[in-house]
Amino acid sequence: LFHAAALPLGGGPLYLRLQAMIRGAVADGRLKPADALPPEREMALSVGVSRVTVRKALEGLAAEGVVEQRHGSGTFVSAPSRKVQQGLSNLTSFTEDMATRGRRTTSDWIVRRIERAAPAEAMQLALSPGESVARLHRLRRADGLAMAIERACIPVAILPDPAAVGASLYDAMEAAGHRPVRALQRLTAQNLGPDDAGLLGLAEGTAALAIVRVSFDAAGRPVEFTRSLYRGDAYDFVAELALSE
Ligand code: 16G
Repeated sequence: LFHAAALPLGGGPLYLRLQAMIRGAVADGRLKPADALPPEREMALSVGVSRVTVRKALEGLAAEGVVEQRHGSGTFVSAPSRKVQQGLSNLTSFTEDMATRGRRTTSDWIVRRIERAAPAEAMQLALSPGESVARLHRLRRADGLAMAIERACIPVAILPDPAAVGASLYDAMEAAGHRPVRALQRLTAQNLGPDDAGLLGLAEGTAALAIVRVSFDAAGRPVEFTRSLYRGDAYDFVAELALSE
């Protein structure tokens, strides 16, 4: 694997070509997670580049997370990331998001009852003072691992019986004829308080992504106001950007 002929052809700085070679070997399985890379000096000799080049290449790969450098013991191929890559422009449910990744959703119910809407909730859902909402708080898991706490609030006119919600809230809303078709979502950073951290199995103060979603049905009616806390270490939100006109 580590010899001069393995370096991809073409121009560009040597350290970038060395990085491409190592990335390629990780991608096609010639290098596997936890495999040790040869010591710097050995790699420099066998590939025919300087040690400075090797060091620069490895530092870059470590910053990308492809390899890990452990002090005194060398450089190792990293375990593949377990982060969920999530687009920011598709209106999908947690259950759908996990299913497309081959992961199974389970949820622990924290709260499931009908209550008067709080003023902020009434405002988001365009309810009159005193109207009620179904309050659904769940710990969402993927393959058993706690990923997020979701606190949803749905007008009772849309969801009269919270006990009827099974595995998926969006399925229940669809069955009631109010599948969200449009949503506004806001994402901010938040440090977890003791209770939320405990639910997610993380230390108090750990960074999480606080996501607020207000969604609307086909008639343009607000049907969901959900405040969620997603594990910061399990999500990688990705959006495609285009130059605006
Ligand atoms: C997503 C939504 C959440 C929605 C849930 C329904 C975010 C931040 N939140 O997790 O607002 O209530 O899906 O999922 O994406 P379900 O149909 O699996 O219950």
